[in-house]
Amino acid sequence: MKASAGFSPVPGEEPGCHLSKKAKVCLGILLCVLVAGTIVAVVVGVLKWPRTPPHREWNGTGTTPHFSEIVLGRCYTYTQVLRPELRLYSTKQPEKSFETHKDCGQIGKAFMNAFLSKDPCNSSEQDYQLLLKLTNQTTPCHTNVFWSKSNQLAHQYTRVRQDMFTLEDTLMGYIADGLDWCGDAGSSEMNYQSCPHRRKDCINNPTSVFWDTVSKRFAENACGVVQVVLNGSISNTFDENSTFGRVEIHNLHPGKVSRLQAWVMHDIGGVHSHSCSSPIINDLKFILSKRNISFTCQDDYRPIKFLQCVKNPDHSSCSSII
Ligand code: N1C
Repeated sequence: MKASAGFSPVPGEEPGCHLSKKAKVCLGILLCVLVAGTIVAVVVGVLKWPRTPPHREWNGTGTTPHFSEIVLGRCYTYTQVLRPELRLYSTKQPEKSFETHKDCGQIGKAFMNAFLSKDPCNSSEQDYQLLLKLTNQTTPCHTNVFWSKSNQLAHQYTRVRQDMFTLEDTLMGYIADGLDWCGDAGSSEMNYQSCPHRRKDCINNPTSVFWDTVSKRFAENACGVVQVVLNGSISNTFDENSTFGRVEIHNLHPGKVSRLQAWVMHDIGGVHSHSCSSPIINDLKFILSKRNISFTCQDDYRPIKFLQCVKNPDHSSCSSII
């Protein structure tokens, strides 16, 4: 057989590539350096990788999934679709306040900045000041509707009476209604796992402080005759510890609010725990009299009773009201 040029196998050895001893040592060193380098790079990488510490665990529901998208979406829905006639107050360019879409970006950011990277048990009114400023909204006098333990019914009422406003019928209340949110001091992320529970963890959590802050502002801005829908079918028809009893009635301005009109509503077929003549309602009247605000009360206000009857048309108490 004819050997190819420059290649002459040593008898008894397999044909292949032969390296000198020196080259083998060099290759070995090179390999060692490469392996060591890779190990060092991996270790440094693991140590330096920005790790988010695990969030603290609380007893309340975690941040609502897609919180920031919901906030932005609701803001645009409110300002562009639901109430385009209510111009939002823009501090920088009042003449351009019709450009509400710009405000939604700022409102979304201000909302997140109010609680992200902060201790969720140390939330304060101050945290929400920019958000409040950006969502400033005036409602006409005689249109404010407060409620306590009557969430659904009060909103059914203002849904039909489009000229009336609960807090959830204003931009800020509309955006936040039914959502949960909180962050953590050691992280810039939202805590989707859990948030502090008002009773079990701490009072000064982001949502409780938020509702107290916006409820206070809603009451401060109220004027004329204001209304409150109360639930007469529960034991605490008026509760001094509720947002209404603890925050709102104490922040109505006597010079602006002439009267509080209470509607004590009873569930169709439900118990009549309290009515306008109950001592518990007198407690409310007394607090208001000390604040120079007059008070009137009516049981089962017909326009709201109609709404209850739409859902219970066959109930005996509904046959007599029409
Ligand atoms: O504690 P409440 O009622 O008396 O609060 C109701 C009262 C209303 O007049 C509103 O203006 O306070 C305002 N308000 C809200 O608008 C609101 N939307 C959602 C207060 N709380 C609000 N929430 C949530 O419901 C919030 O989580 C809070 O703790 C409850 C209060 O409801 P409630 O006890 O029936």
